[in-house]
Amino acid sequence: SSGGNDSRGALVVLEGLDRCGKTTQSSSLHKYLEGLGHPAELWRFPDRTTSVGQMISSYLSNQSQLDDCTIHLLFSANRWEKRSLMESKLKSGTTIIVDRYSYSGVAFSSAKGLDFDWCKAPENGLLAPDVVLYLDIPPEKAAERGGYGGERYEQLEFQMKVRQSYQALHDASWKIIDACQPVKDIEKQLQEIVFKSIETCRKGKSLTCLWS
Ligand code: 2DT
Repeated sequence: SSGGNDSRGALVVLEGLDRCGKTTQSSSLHKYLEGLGHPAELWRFPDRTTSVGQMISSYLSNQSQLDDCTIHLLFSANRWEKRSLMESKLKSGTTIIVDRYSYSGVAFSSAKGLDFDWCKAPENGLLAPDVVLYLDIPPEKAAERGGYGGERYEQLEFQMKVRQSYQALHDASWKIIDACQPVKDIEKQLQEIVFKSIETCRKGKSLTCLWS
């Protein structure tokens, strides 16, 4: 398509360590797009509303135990179960802002010591984001921000490993944003990037799959 009624929406992913500001920025982006009158939805992974999502949620809050490989595959399954809906929304012109995606899947599991390529494999074939907004924050700074909650991964040592794993995942779709800037400045930068990405999709950029 070249910008007609059949133009697609953009798949926009926000990634980063816990407490980097992803969730705030995701919802602010969503409001921005709504303000422009552009059809947009705000998603997040894990999606705790599905039955797979409930197993993940109970694991994250330490109410259940699962081995590292099993939980990894559940996180991936949680994305697979939303894949067709994601594709049809995008094709119908809706932009989707996603708070965490496959990169979290690989970064967190490989930080536990699982093989990097093994971690990437189940993500193969999911939709590839048009842009990944990585909110970069030193783990020490993140830890200072109102303290971590009680969830499983919210510990400094572990977050340092996650950051290293994220660094091995960069590709051309990534934009690295300094998450220590004032919230308003970050908002502005993200809005500009997303606006451009939507434009490129509208002009006919094709939808591809991971890990392309
Ligand atoms: P939230 O605090 O953002 O709800 O994330 N995680 C997330 C994984 O280990 N693998 C994944 O595939 C995803 C999407 C990151 C909950 C935690 O779950 C981790 C933090």
